[in-house]
Amino acid sequence: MVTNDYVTIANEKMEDEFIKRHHKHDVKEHQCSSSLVKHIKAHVPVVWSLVRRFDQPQEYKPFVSRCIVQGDVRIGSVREVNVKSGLPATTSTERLELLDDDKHIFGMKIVGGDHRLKNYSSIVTVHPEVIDGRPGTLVIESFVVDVPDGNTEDETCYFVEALIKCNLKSLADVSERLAV
Ligand code: A9S
Repeated sequence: MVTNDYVTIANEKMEDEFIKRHHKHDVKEHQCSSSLVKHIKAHVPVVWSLVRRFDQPQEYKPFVSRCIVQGDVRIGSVREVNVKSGLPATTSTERLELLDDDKHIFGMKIVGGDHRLKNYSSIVTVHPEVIDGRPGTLVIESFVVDVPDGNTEDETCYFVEALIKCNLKSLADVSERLAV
């Protein structure tokens, strides 16, 4: 996106800094990785309260129909996610890797399921920002995943980015509705 006003340039520099610091993925051969940002008009605590709920992704993820976690949620907990019909998958088994309530960093890895995303790992970070002079939240989500046999890196990135964009749009809608 070509922009020339200083605020936008400063914001993009800030986003790049956050990505360098918190969104490091060890990207191997035949893997693809990318990051997406979303600006939400709600306070950080509201957005973080949704992102951090490893046991309730359906609170904001539109494709999730059900999620079960055995026992208390802690680093290493595993969730069984069922997704809605119409997707090229029905289940996903996911492990909580990072949950930092001070730095607002959430990380998970997909460890199973009947889908094609092998070795998928994602990180979500949440940062305070000012949007139109009011408190807002910058959300950054990055991922790395194997490129499946028969697909290109671009196709794989496009597929995953489309899903994450839906998740982030829904996170914004739910957060902004809660923030009213
Ligand atoms: O849920 C996320 O944070 C991100 C993704 C990419 C999840 C994708 C998905 O749950 C489907 C939506 C079912 C699509 C999985 C694991 C595989 C898919 O094919």
